Amino acid sequence: MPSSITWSTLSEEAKEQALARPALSDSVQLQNTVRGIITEVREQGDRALFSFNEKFDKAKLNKLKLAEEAIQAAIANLSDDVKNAIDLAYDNIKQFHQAQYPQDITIETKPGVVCEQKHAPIARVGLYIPGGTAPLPSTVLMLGVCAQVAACPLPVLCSPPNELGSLSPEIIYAASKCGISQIFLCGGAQAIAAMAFGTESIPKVDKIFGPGNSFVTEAKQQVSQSAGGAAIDMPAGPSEVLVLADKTANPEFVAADLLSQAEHGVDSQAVLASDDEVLINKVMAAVEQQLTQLERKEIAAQSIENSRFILCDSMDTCVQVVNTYAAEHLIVQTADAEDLVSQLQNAGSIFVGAWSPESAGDYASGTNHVLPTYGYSRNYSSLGLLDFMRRYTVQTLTKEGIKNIGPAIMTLADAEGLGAHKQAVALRLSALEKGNE
Ligand code: HSO
Ligand code: ZN
Repeated sequence: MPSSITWSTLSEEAKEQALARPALSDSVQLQNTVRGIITEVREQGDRALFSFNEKFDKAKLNKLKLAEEAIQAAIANLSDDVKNAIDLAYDNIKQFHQAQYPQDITIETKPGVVCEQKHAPIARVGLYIPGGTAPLPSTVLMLGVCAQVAACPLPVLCSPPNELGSLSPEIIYAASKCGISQIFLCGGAQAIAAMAFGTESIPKVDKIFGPGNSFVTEAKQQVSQSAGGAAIDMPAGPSEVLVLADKTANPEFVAADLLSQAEHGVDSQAVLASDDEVLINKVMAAVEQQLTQLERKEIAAQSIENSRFILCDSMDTCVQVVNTYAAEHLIVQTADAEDLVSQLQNAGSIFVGAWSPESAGDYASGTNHVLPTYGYSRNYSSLGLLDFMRRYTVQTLTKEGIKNIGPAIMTLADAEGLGAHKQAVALRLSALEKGNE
């Protein structure tokens, strides 16, 4: 357990250090390995995917697409408890994302000049669901509900096969709730390459969503920069939480919130900022104690080693720390939590008050758990319905409209030295003058 940090004693450099994220692995070796995998998938298609499945996931398959019978069997074997929990989460996530449906706009900026903004679903979306130490059906819901509400036709889902050559029944059930039938057993950088460029079995998509390990993250970067590749949701980094707490906070709750982040992975970040030393000490003791009870204590313990417990001289300083760190998840457990929210900028998702654990948003309250991490909450948004749609404009000018704004357009075209632009308007205005329109 690291010792607590007294903010006021730190130099500017030490403050920066205290809020720094762990370095991301951007090694040339990783980049080259991923480049090699993408090239193999582009050149050999399904054949490369079968061999990567054998090599990385120890799965010898003869079909990449999950068969309808396998889907039905998995759903039939799932307990009612789990189904009901997924149903509840699905309903809440759907409600919240349906409410995000954007309004089209029609404005007549000048008489005869009508400008519209319209929205349409992205035609082909690809959802990546990682395997690894904890397969995440909740992530299927977060991505799948968006695709469903946006009405993206035929979303594609890729996830690495487990040791049985299938996916967890929870993942399959969540996908079927979201109306996803194109499920492929394929993971890692190779799945990203397959969705970006297409193979015999896996359709090419326009945009890829979802979290993953450093290979997946690097592959998403590379295909998004490649001509003919695919767009991606947002840049990724390890998951993180910052808890802002005062002396009124329940230390057991705070400790559990820090640990629920820590158990995600050894590189997860958990930070506590408080103006009360007694609270910090109590939280540290509770973390030590709760840690021993966790199934994933090895992972959580490693991540807690890199956690930060920051003691500030006032709540105002705490707020500065919070805004500088720009956390993916920000939990506020203070007496005036609801009032404080207006001062909190730069967080992916904010959890207000003692009864709002991060787990609520991770699973079932309705908000999306795909969030900008690694300080990107300063300039990226939490995932939502609009990420699955594109926005475009339409304009219609009447004769009156071109007469109204034509002269200004010609002057501007002149100022930019673009004669053909000017001409396109001049010809029309003179046609109107001559009455030969
Ligand atoms: N906290 C993760 C999401 C998650 N937690 C899935 C549990 N399952 C990133 O927001
Ligand atoms: Zn989580």
